[in-house]
Amino acid sequence: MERTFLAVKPDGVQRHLVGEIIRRYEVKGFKLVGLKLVQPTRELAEKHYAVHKERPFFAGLVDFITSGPVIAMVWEGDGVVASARKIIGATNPLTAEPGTIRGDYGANIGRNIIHGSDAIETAQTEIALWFSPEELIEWAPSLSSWIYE
Ligand code: D4T
Repeated sequence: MERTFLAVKPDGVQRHLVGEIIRRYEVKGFKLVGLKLVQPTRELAEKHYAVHKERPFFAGLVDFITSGPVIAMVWEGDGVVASARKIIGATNPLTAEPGTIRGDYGANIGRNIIHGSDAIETAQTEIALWFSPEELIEWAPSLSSWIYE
C-alpha cells in the first residue's frame, strides 16, 4: 500500500496545530504507521531539502526547519501521496484554497505549517531519511472494511 511522509513544521508545532493536522488525516481514513517528535539537525534538513540547494530561500528554509521540533509522520493508504498534498494545499498559504491546512492556517510562504512528499518516489526517499524500518508499525485498523470497498 502507498505511503507518504508528512511533517508538521516548527511553526505548526508552536501554534498547537499538531492535533488538528493529525485529525484531518485520521478522519479521512488514512492509516498512521509512523510518528515521532524530532529536533532536525542541519544535516537532516539539508538532505531533506537538497533539491532546493541552489535556491535563494534555501538557507532561510534550513534555519526555519531546524528552529524547533517537528512532528514526523508516515501515513498509508490508496493514493495517499497526492491526496495528502491536496489536504495540505498550495505551497503559498496566501493562494492555498480555504479548507486546506495551509489555506486555513497560513499567511506566509516561509511559514507554511506542513510538509508533504510530492511523489511516490520522493516519499520513499524521505521515509528512509527520517525513519528507521523498525519505527514503522504494521497494524490492522479495525475500520478497514468501512473505509475500503
Ligand atoms: P514542502 O516541500 O515544504 O512540502 O513545500 P512544497 O512542496 O509545497 O513546496 P516547495 O518544495 O516548492 O518548497 C519547499 C519549501 O520552501 C519554502 N519556500 C518555497 C520559501 O520559503 N520560499 C519560496 O519562494 C518557495 C518556492 C516553502 C516550502
